[in-house]
Amino acid sequence: MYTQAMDLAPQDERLALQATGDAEREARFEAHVAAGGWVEPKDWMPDHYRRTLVRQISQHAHSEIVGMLPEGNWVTRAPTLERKTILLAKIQDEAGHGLYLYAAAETLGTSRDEMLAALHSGQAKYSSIFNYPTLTWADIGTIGWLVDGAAIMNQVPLTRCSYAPYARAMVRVCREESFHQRQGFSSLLTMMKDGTGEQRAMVQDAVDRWWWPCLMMFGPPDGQSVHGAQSARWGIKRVSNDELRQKFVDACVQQAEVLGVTLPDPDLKWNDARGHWDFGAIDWSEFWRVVGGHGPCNRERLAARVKAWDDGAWVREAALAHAQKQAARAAKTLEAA
Ligand code: BYC
Repeated sequence: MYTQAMDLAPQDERLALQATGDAEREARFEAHVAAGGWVEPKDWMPDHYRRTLVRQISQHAHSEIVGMLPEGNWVTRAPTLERKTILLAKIQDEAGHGLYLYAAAETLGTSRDEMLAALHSGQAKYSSIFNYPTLTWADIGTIGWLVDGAAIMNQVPLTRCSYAPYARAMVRVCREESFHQRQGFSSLLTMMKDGTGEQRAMVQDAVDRWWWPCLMMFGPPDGQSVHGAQSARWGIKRVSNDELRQKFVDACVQQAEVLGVTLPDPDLKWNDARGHWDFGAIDWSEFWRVVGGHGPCNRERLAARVKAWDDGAWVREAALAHAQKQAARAAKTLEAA
């Protein structure tokens, strides 16, 4: 199986661990992650830790792949050749992120086919944010500024996730997400500074529509987060859903000022005592509706992924046939030698 493992524990340490019982292994594992230790694919780990990671990493991979769809909608309509090239590069990056993440999840013993089957049957989740439509060109800039901005906020702490292959994948992903966020901001700034009144209104409308769904990206409030506390104990999540959401709001207020757009929240107010921006109530019923499959584009997104998978069957078959031919040829050469 493909592995991203690099810094495996010394062999005597591994053998000692294999000789111990489950309870003792678990205690050692807990102490290891509590002390900030990394976990590599071949290390012993509790089943629940493995399952949590497969769930989170595969959902993350699916989000990257499904996340290409709302942007793909604008490739043929980008306003300039430069913007089109940037958009194509960004979408290609998202495909790459999906692949690093599927590879990281595979190191936990779940095959890519199993993960994709779970996505295509509607069993696996992907980020709620990609179930919203991209109605105008300003949506593309807003996705870069806010969606990628939220993604970076969430993903930078994941570079310190206890599961090392996930953490390593996140380093490169975060660098690329930074470029994505900046290109989005730059595209909106151009429209706000050099654009017509109509273009400025288009930006404001896009920000109005994306702001609240972006705050939902961080997941339910900490009190309702099913996995949050356990994932924090295991060093999978280093910062809670609510803390990340707050950091995101704090960062966006200033950026919105520079852009000259208004964030659609009348309750947004600086709180001196907290040292943070207070913000209004999030409509969690909308979040759960979207997560439950009833957002504006859930059906369309899933149908597009299933179609791409079905249409690609001949490529997978041809690649497999080619690999079998190569293997047979290599075996023959070996026999002859
Ligand atoms: N959407 O216990 P909780 C990108 C689910 S890609 C849907 O707090 P956890 C980009 C959650 O799965 C962005 N479902 O969960 C790509 C759980 O349900 P299950 C993707 C959500 O895992 C292309 C339940 O709610 N980023 O930015 O501790 C172009 C309870 O939640 C959502 C990642 O995936 C949601 N927003 O915390 C542009 C980052 N939130 O699984 C940009 C990695 C929660 O029990 N993932 N749920 O059925 C994480 O950091 C965590 O998984 C989350 C949730 C913070 C998302």
